[in-house]
Amino acid sequence: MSSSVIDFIAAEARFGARNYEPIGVVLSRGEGVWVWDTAGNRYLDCLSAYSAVSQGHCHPKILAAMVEQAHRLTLTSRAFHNDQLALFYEEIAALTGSHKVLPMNSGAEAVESAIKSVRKWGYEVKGVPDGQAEVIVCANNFHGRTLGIVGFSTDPETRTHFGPFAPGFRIIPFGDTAALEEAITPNTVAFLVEPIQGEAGVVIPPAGYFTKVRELCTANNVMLVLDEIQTGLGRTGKLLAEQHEGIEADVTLLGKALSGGFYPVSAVLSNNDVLGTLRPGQHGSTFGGNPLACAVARAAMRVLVEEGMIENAARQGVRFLEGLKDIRANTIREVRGRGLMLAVELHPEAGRARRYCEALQGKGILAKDTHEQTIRIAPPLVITSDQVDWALERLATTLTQDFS
Ligand code: IF1
Repeated sequence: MSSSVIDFIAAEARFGARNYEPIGVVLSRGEGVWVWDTAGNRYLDCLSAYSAVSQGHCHPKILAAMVEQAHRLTLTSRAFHNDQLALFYEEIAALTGSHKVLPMNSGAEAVESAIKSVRKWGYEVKGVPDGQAEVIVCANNFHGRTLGIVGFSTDPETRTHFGPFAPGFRIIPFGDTAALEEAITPNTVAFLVEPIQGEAGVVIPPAGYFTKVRELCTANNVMLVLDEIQTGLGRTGKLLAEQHEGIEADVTLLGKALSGGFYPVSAVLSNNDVLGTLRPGQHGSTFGGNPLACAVARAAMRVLVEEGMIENAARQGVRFLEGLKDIRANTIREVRGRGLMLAVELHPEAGRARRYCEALQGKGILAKDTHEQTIRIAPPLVITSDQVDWALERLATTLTQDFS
């Protein structure tokens, strides 16, 4: 490790809130699937900033759109119109088939905005008595870090000592339609769920789950809110993960890759009158829908489609998953994934996943552990077959080592 690397890490630890424990690498440059550290070592990025840089690091077309827009106009506030917002609306609506769009910044803000909107819809359209709206969520969910959201988390680390929390949420097991049916009451306004649970360790629900969820929501006039902040925009090999079961959410949340990692851009999309209940002055954001964000998001969506990244994610996802399944290592308990949202779950006796991620770093791969036993693998969607094979070789040698 060069002395400059040590300095960066020490300075972070000295001045920064210690709410992260990063792997010991200091990155200074990125291009496509690759990132470089301050010493010039190259790594294949298998985290992609939690799926935000799906289009690859520093994509030249998104960069050009950002620079061009930054020279012209960055922020107007929503007190005035700007000449990028309407184009962003038109393009995201055309891409996703949505009717209404609410632009926000972070993923958590999109989630909070959706909860506000479905509650309002519940009172004003469904006829739920004021203050009684209920939103159903799943155990082991991850929807962000704000107070409203961590209040319905089931992860002690995420919620302990951050209370008191807001009422109005019911928690049911993920993948269990009987539990959903049982939890719905006349006051239920929405079911908020991830198509595939990310932080929980890439948990894929049983086949047919979302078809039945859709039926139950429709039958009970409950809004189905899909948090596609991580699964959306090609990550699972389809534009939206809902397409794997041929269903349509009432409300879809996008973030992360909506900007290709250049800038925080999120959006609430709705197919009905949920967003229609928001009137002037009732919700907003200084930065939401700003021209720079819109220009960046427009380019990020365009390259995703024009450069065939969604199809590539499907193709390389199969190759990566099959390759992982072929690794004969008794450290592996299970491999799972859809598209380029993949995970290797280790046997408890194999040692902590973190140790394997550190070993992978030594071999030129950056990946992230989750929940002690799982290595998450989510490279940019521009990864090639050769790069998948390159990663698989290194994963195979690492996973056959024993760090217990
Ligand atoms: C952190 C995980 C990923 C998300 C879904 C909303 C948000 C996220 C499905 C909020 C954010 C992040 C944030 C990051 C860790 C991370 C994560 F490990 F927790 F599960 F991606 F896999 N919905 N996910 O996954 O979006 O407000 O952050 O823009 O440390 O909080 P945000």
